Amino acid sequence: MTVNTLSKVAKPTLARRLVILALLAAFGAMAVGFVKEMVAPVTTFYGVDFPAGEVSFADTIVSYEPVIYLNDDRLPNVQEPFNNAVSALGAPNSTDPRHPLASLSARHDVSLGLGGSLTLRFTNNALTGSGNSALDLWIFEAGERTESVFVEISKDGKTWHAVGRTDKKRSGIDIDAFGWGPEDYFAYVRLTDDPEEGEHDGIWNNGEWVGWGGADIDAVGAISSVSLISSVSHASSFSIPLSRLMLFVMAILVAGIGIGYLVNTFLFDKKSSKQNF
Ligand SMILES: [Ca+2]
Ligand SMILES: [Ca+2]
Ligand SMILES: [Ca+2]
Repeated sequence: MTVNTLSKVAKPTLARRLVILALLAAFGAMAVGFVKEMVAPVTTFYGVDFPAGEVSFADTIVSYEPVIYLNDDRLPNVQEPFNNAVSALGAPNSTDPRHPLASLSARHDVSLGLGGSLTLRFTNNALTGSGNSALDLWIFEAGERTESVFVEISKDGKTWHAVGRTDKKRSGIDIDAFGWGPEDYFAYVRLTDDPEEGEHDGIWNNGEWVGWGGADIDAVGAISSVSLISSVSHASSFSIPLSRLMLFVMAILVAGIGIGYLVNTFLFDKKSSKQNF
């Protein structure tokens, strides 16, 4: 092989290296794009904005004490699927005012019956005050109209503080109005159906008995929320599981480096070694 031929070979090799670099850069850009998408959490649920995203909602059930009675036909005012307290956990996913009579399989809310109560706990976040009159807590009541509940909050699950009552005009609570603020952190919310207000019987709908008496709770969310996942509070974009995010970034990096290495080995090294010997 002459010197002339060698110099001809060197040029396309450099070009290939540039192509490989470009490929790696493209992978990097894709990774950044994916990561940005993952970091930006969904923050608006049924028209209500929760700056911290999905972490804002109640995580576990402490107690569910519905008050159930039978009507003259011995049909209960609360029954399947409205007697499952798990339906009140996480982000709202039941009916909204636009679709009040969705099929039972589309309903994911729990009924309290006549004056019954539901106590929920935040475990990966805490409810706090906003420091102003902005609403801090939102009760998602499902069904054809909002039925009232009395709302109490607690830091330790033992000492309770009343923070008002929701109604058809107001599903949000401003806890600052009751003397609390950004330095207070609450892990518990207790909701008690107002026995004086709302529909406490079940109904017949499409030939089916629907036991959804009393307030029907779809979700309970802290608008003013402190994340306990990381040390960053209020509207933290890091409230998504960090380990999952890091694994994803690592996977993209490893894939990019691996592809770059393979391309380099099989396209560049093979040819250059052939031509060098
Ligand atoms: Ca939560
Ligand atoms: Ca407030
Ligand atoms: Ca629900």
